[in-house]
Amino acid sequence: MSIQNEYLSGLMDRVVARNPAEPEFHQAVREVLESLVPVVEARPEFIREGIMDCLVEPERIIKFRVPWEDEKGQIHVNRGFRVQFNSAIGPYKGGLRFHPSVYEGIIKFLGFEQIFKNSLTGLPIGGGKGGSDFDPKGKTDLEVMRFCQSFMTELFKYIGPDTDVPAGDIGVGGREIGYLFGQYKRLRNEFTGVLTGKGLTYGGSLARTEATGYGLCYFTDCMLKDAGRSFEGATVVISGSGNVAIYACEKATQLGARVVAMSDSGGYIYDRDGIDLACIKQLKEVERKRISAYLDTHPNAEYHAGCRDIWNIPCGIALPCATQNELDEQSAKALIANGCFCVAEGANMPSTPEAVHAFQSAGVLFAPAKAANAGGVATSALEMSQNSMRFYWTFQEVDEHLKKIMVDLYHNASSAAARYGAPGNLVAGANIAGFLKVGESMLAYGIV
Ligand code: NDP
Ligand code: 2IT
Repeated sequence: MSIQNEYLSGLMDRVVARNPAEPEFHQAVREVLESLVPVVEARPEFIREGIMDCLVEPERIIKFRVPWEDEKGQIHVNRGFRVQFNSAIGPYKGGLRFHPSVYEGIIKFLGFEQIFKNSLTGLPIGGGKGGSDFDPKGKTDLEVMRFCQSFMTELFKYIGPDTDVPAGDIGVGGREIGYLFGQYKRLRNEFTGVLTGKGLTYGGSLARTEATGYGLCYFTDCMLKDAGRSFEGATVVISGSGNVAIYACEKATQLGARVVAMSDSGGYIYDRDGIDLACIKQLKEVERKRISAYLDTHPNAEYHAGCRDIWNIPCGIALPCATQNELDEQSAKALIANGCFCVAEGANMPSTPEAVHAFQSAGVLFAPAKAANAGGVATSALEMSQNSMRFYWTFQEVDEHLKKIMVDLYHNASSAAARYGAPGNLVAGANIAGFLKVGESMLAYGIV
């Protein structure tokens, strides 16, 4: 699809030319610029004052060497990144991803998405993202600790509780945050809320672990209710079996749905009786095993190698919670043909543009990532608040805040869509509502 505005279309061409070979970044920018056409037409000052040009250019990119020694004495050199994309409405905020596929374009796409997502939470947080091409899989705890310490020995120079507050993402969970925080504290001789997703004994927030998956279901629940539907009695397919997928499964089940399939990068399991989540938690959170091991204790379930075909399983609600572009047009068509009526994105940009188009054309309720998975970063911002106050809230208090944030976010995105001529289109609504707060702030600052 082309962008129906001459200036924004030219800007998109410049983004592609200036950021060659970064298809994920181009994809994320294109979708936002497409949505913002009616906004810049109503408010030409966003173009005239250079806001749109500034929006697509990160404020700062930090790229560094991360050398570390494995248990056999062999030296490895990985690359570390932090993209500090936009601080118009608060300190840079966003996760760190450790995965072999990480390169600058992935971190730029994630950092760009984070700007609008963080704005949508209604909380004062800017957009950033970081990570490394390090693969924590198959590494010992000692090796992961050495890597994290080396990574933080460079990163600590650029972050701080009022500057930039990283958190987890793919491959970065509680263990990694512990090693990173310990090294930051040691280097700075300071105990501050510089990272979120921390352990509960050293400043972490209750409900942060659950927040992205729970928030996804709170958002989806709102969207379903608005359309006269609900989770109650629905069959749900969830891709991934990491942090987001596990707590999406937990909350969807609590809301009355039956989750029948989950996956990892090796393949997927299909359990018609409903996924035994206690088993998945034990395999993934404790033993760090492959999902195929589910069959050792659940012989009636099926395991299929390769994750793509998970979308061929009949379901009413699909929650892609693994990674970007995991759900393409063919999978979207299979879901639609099997009666799927709702897709909500737990992962960042899991649906290709063609898949999104297929869902929207078929009238499937579609919740885009930057709205639907914002509960994680919103709860990170609540962790920052608690750290600043040197106080803590109960699980129930944090969960109530999270629920309200997701409900408000849904109404904010849905009313922005209606206001700008795209009723029911939450992709447009989330991009517009997320942009407006950031764009207004940038206008207020002048040329900076
Ligand atoms: P985890 O590392 O906990 O889990 C990731 C899951 O996705 C694993 O099951 C993993 O399988 C699978 N996966 C990862 N990469 C691929 C791939 N290339 N192909 C197939 N499967 C893959 O990460 P999270 O659950 O934290 O993150 C999942 C998604 O949610 C990401 O897109 C992330 O950006 C997004 N997200 C996360 C938030 C959070 O708070 N954690 C907040 C908002 C969004 P395997 O173990 O085999 O690699
Ligand atoms: O994609 C995301 O929003 C995250 N990985 C969470 C970021 C955060 O700062 O909690």
